[in-house]
Amino acid sequence: MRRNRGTTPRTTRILGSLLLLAAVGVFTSGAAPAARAAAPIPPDRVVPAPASVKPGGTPYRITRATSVRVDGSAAVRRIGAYLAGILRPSTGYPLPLTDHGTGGIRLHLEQGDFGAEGYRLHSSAGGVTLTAATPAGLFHGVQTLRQLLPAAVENKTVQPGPWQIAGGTVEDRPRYAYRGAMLDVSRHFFTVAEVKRYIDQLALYKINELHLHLSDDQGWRIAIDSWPRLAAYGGSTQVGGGAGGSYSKADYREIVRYAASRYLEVVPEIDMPGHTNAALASYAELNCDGVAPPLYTGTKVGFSSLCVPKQVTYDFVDDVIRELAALTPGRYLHIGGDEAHSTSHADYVAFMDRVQPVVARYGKTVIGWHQLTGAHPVEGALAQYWGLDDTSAAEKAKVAEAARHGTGLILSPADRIYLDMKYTEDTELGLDWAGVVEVKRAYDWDPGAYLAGVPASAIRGVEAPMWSETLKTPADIEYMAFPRLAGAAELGWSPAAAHDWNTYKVRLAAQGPRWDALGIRYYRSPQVSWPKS
Ligand code: TNX
Repeated sequence: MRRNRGTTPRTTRILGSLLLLAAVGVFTSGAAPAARAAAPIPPDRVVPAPASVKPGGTPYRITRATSVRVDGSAAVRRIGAYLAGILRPSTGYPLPLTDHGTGGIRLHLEQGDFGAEGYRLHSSAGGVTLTAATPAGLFHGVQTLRQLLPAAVENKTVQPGPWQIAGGTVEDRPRYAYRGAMLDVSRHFFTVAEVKRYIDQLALYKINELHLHLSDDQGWRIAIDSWPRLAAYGGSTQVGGGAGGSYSKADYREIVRYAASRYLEVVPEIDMPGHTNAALASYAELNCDGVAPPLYTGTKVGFSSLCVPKQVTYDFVDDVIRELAALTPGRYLHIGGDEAHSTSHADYVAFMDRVQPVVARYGKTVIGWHQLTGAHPVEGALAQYWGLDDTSAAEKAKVAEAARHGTGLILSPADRIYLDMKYTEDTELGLDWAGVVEVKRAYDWDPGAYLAGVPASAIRGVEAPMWSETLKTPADIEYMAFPRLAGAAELGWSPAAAHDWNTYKVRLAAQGPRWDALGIRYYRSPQVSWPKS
């Protein structure tokens, strides 16, 4: 499909074939397993599928003499250090960073036609060069480079190698600018270290937006100085009645910093006017009847609402948005707006009319769940669609109409990429209200054609939400995310022409040993022929 054998000189091809035959042991005897491992991974094995791959030429082999060449910029040096930090433990090589010399692995910024996140990776006997116009592009190129090395490269102890990178050129850039994953830290709280672990996993697949669902009925997870009981009391429990928790401002800044080091932007969400029991329990005056309800540790939705007619509600919203916006360097602030079943439609519209301008006043762009399209989305707002294939035509039409009037869409169809849906009825974790979602179903849809009547330019990207009613540990998150997260990432990154389940499932299978090496728990779906581990 994207192979272009025509550009490979015949002699190189013959030489390549001889090398391949040698590698599989035709010309050698003994030491067969090590020799077999020497066949480099074809450059079209990557997830998400790159925009263009031209295999050919001699592989580059990382050795004890390899250095990581970085030009003068501090950002490039940091990416070089990140790459060396991955390669050193498993190769056992020193891989020094240097800004001179030739060969080795070169990371290089250059003004060129790469876009904001694209890159070119060229590999030949003399070295590997990654070129991009931005550090983000180089960082994504590094993720591709990792996948071109044997899975054992991800181990934390020295492995045998050899460490070859197939010859050829990958030219790559994303289909969509917004490629997100959401983590619900409200239903169950996840520590800063746990969020960082997920960030590292998201970065592997070139996800660039981390949406944090910071408040819900069961817990308020971010310190707000002007309303201290939100975190101190509203954050003191979680689903099932455990201790919960919340992020101090320093914690949150650390998440933002770490995400930025992996080229992810943090999108904080305060869900309003529903999903607010933790806030209502913390401050009696936020309730229309002035009575604070108890904290909630169950899993029902749709029973809570801020008091839309009261002025104090907007004082509260202003303070929360102001403090959160000040903590957040990213462009977006998500105001929720889903499942406001205890708010009348008129109140919902009135609330959104007052709250959206507050987000703009503090310099952020509004994102809301797609129910926002039933109110008056402000200019520039994005709506996150979480309906199903069989959501009513009327509801879809409302979303499409908003999109035609300029509202951008992020696609998170629940029966496709809600990562908390069970894979099958037997999956121990997860929910099934949107159906069960096996790996093929999660992958097999096209964001560009998903909603009728939506102009292509309105689709800003895709996001895979992870709701945590049933998920308590990083291993729980990983089991639900992998392998489906990789598919969501491919839908966001790869060109529509690369979309093909039959080739995808082969590339996906090759990720299994990487996840094993990284200690990532995953669901070994029977739809994929995983290599023996
Ligand atoms: C729906 S979709 C919700 C969440 C739940 C989730 C569970 C949406 C915007 N709201 O409140 O946690 O389903 O799958």
